[in-house]
Amino acid sequence: MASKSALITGITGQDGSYLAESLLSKGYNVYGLVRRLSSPNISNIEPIRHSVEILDGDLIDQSSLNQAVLQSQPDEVYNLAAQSFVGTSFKQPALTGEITALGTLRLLEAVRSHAPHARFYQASSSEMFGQVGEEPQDETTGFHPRSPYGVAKVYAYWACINHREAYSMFVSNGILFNHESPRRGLEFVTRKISHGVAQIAQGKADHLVLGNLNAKRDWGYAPEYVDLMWRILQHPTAEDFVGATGESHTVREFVEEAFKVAGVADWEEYVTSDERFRRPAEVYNLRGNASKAQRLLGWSPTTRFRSLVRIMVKAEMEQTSGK
Ligand code: NAP
Ligand code: G4F
Repeated sequence: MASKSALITGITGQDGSYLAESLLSKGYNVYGLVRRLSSPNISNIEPIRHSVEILDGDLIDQSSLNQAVLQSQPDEVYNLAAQSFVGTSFKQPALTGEITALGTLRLLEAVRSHAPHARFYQASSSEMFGQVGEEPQDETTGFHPRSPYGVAKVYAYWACINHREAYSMFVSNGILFNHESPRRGLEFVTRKISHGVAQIAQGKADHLVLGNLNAKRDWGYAPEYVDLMWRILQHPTAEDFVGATGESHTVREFVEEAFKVAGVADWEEYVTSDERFRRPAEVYNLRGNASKAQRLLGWSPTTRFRSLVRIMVKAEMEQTSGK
């Protein structure tokens, strides 16, 4: 049987790079959409860059998406590209809407025109739940987004469902809770902490400035979540699934555990909280219920909070010490 082809948008990001590795190991032909930057950002895909086909394109540009779909003739499309940082979405709300909301619609339209039988995965987010009215959150929980990013993801989520209903396309949303790894961007809180702690432990920094230490998140390990994306597209019917660990912890707990792993006592002496890193509207508490994914897809994450912190801090310590 011929190999399947997959088109991944956002292949240079945390999830895109892990997903590309996973699909290559399953024998897929992998195509990755990459936008032009003055200085290319390919460190995450450096080890596999000769095994994947890079296609130039941008979610803002319809013709480049049409071309990418035509060229790759995908069996599966994973739409992972986004302006994905909530903090930036408050400063650049229209750009976030262009990329994260309308970009998804453009890609859906490119697939509808040029590969209508492809299966489409949308990277939906627990940020859509926002100001939550119930805990834990699952596929039936209502949305109350609290940032331009969350609003854009809600638009994209409904655009996907509309394409499924209006055109009988195979389009599925993965509503994933936070998932992290050593490949996380430095601006996200877990990586900011693991990086900052490693710097402090090695005498290269003497403080770490954060925002709201009381916010709670359901943090999992990214490689396990890209496996869920693939499983969602192998399911016989197009449906939406939550991906989460079911456990939530505060930013403060993440900090405490990270200092412990790095062997630095008295974390309060190094960490301060500053308005600069607080958001105009905060999502205080997210905790997911992934029992549908467990029941129908056999997916359950195994990396728990303390192991995740350990993985991230250890990786950072090795990198910081130049090993
Ligand atoms: P990430 O590391 O920030 O990666 C985002 C990717 O999108 C990068 O490859 C980036 O390319 C690309 N991109 C940004 N703007 C683009 C544009 N205009 N055209 C084409 N590509 C563009 O994000 P991630 O953590 O891997 O997350 C993957 C997806 O899942 C995102 O849609 C995110 O919103 C969503 N999500 C993430 C989580 C999580 O906890 N990680 C949870 C739920 C949902 P450059 O390298 O050029 O910047
Ligand atoms: O790490 P964060 O920036 O992630 P956030 O906002 O939860 O968004 C991430 O997860 C979403 C899934 O729910 C994705 F859709 C989204 O693309 C992204 O991957 O912030 C986590 C929490 C927030 O409550 C924030 O206010 O940490 C709090 N925080 C406290 N101090 C901080 C800081 N966040 C950042 N980035 N930097 C701080 O100094």
